[in-house]
Amino acid sequence: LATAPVAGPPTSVDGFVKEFLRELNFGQGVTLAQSTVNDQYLALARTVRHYLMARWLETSRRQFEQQTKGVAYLSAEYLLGRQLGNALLATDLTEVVEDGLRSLGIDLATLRSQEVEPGLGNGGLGRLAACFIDSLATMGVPCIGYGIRYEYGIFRQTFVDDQQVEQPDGWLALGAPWEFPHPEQAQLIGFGGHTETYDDEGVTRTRWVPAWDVKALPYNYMVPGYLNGRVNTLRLWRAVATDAFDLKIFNAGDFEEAVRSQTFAENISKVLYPEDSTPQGKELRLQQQYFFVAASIKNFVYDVLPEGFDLHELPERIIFQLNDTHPVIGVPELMRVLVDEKKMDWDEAWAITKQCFAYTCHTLLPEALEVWSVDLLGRLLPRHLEIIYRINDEFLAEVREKFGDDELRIRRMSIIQEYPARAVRMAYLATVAGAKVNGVAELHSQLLREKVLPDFDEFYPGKFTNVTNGVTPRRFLRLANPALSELITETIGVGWITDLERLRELEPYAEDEEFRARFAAIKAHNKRRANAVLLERDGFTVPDDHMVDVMVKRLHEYKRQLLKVLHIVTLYDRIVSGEVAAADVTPRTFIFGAKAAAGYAMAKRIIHLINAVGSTVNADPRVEGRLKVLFPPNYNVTLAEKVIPAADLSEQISLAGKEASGTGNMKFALNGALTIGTDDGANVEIRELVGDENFFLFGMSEPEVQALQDAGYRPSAFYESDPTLRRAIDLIASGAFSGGDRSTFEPVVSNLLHQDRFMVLADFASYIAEQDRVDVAYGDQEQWTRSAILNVARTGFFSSDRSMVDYIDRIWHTPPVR
Ligand code: 26Q
Repeated sequence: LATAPVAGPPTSVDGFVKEFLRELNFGQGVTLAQSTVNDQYLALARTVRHYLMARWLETSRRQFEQQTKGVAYLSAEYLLGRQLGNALLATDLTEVVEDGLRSLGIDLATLRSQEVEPGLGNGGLGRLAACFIDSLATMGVPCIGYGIRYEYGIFRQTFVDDQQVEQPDGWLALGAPWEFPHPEQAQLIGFGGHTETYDDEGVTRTRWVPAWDVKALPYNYMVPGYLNGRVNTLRLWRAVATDAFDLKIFNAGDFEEAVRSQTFAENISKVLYPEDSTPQGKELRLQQQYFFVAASIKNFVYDVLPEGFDLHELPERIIFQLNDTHPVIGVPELMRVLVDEKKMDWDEAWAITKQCFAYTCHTLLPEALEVWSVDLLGRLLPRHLEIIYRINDEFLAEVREKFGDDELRIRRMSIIQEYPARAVRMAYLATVAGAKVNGVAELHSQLLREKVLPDFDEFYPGKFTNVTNGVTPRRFLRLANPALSELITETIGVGWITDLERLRELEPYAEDEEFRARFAAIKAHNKRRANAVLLERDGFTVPDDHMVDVMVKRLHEYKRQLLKVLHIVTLYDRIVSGEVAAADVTPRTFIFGAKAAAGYAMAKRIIHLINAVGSTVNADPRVEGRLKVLFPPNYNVTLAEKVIPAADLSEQISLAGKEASGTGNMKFALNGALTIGTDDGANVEIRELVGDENFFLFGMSEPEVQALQDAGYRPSAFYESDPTLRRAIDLIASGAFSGGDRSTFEPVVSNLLHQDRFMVLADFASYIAEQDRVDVAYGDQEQWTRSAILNVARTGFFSSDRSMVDYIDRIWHTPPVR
């Protein structure tokens, strides 16, 4: 009885209504008549929780009893998206709830819109973590996700005079019905101070004496598997001041200082850093990293493992997966726990630690590789720096043993970089400590081995592997695209939702005229649905007869939103110069979504330019409404779920060799958009699967990029020799999009002409030619729809369930899933 959880409420409509009203009355403290939409949303969320609770308790209990190996996913970001729809889907309660609420005069869709999504991530890496924990729950793999409960997630983007303005994302303000705080499981996390040695019965040991500490409070979130009765846990940590922290000061009579120091401690989990490519080396960021990783390791070692567990068996029980280098300080932390706290021999501890971590790299850009100055690290985490030094010494000794005294190689491979400042290379530490290192798409993994870490690849044969990213079909197909899901299920059954390769069975239907008509009607329906959302949200309209051409992703120069702008400007120029009659232009609506890191000036200028081009093009009567540029602010998971299913064309146009994988590319293809893309990241694998004839390829390949770089790239040469390109750039430079002011976009133009790090100009001609082919192809709607269907049928590979199978087989070696 003690371990048997109370069953959830009855799953009848009546049972649901009773439970919902109870929550409204007793949980929210209002009657139905008094209740606001927010009251109703919160009561509904809590009611749905009740249905999941028994399964959650049961899943936790079994994982504890079974003593099998599980995964601890360590990620500084989880970009979860709204929870309600997914929880209803996972429990099969959508209809019951819809009917029950209707009987009370409440519309479920209205309550769903009330939810503020937890935006606890920047983009791809954070969303990937959310997809992975969804898949692991659905596959029944034991997993705890560990991360940070930021009080403010990714900023809310607004536009003022066409320019980005950031607003705080107070996602907790209206209530947080999905979380369960567990103050009794709080952990103390130390910082600063010094280390000292002491004699422990004849053995000299080291201990760390921190100068200050903060309390880490865990907040648990349910991660429901799809219709399988399992609920895994996501545990996010919040920083609060320790009682000692402020009491000491308070007792000393300094009330103000006591409050100030409390704020100081609580800053640690206050806000998500909105940078996602050029880490600034900020102290608070390192505090965040150590804070959540130390809390997670403590939680696992002291609370999750049974009492008396022999830590020599740790590698049989857990694998800590490092989502990029952000949690890699966990490596010296585990060493510290084993050696200093558990008094284990160093060599033994290192042998264990090496088996307990694996590292996923998500980038190729050198400036995105994290380094922490020895100065800062030594000040904040003195014991960890000592441990890193020893790991490095022993590692370099091994390198010497294998390769001899090759000083250049030693300097290249050292975990400690000497120039421009002494700093710890976190990717190297992760590679040395990780049992496996993986990239996130075939091309990326290959470039990682050959270009970023070649010495390590040579030193550690077999350590490097690939796991191509994936996306969860539950959220990004079943939930986001109900109409297409319905058609698929009607055609091939429901199995595809957990076995996405079964979409293959749709292939023959590409030749079925009636199926094509239904497929095309669904795309049209999704466009109208997106139109309704954009109209209500931003006052935008998407004309029914337009091709919907979408580029949604973080704003980065390497992703080349500028190339897209140059295409739009070229089309506009063709019309206004009279080269082409507006009536002969394929009508297109371009939809952008992109946030720029707050401190990334060039990215912000590009946002300004997109908005300015949009304002001009949209307002010009000569265009006759045949081109439309929409840039809804604050692109997030919620908007993605509406926009992606409406897309005809997916823009994946990064410079070859720069986008590690991309995951938006997969979501679009699965929803029947055709891709125009470079040979980069997972685009390569998408094209291989869907076939050349169903993919618009353009631009240089990675070796061609390298060759041009080596030969000396001169962007101005392309400007001078290509009149189309020249006209587009000149038009921007002329002030045509800035009220005649030539200075507004001068920095963008001069950067393109004289630097152009990501070779926009070199790929321009190829891009325009391919876009013209897109227009022609779109003219044959039957053929286009055939291609779109084949895109859906052939991209089942990109399910994050498959990614999880690959991680299990190649990296984790957790027990096989049925
Ligand atoms: C690091 C230190 C300090 C501040 C911020 C950061 C930081 C935060 C986030 C650095 C990088 C990120 C996020 C990176 C990211 O999203 N990368 C993307 O990961 C996807 C999933 O693997 C890939 O599909 C994308 O290609 C890759 O760009």
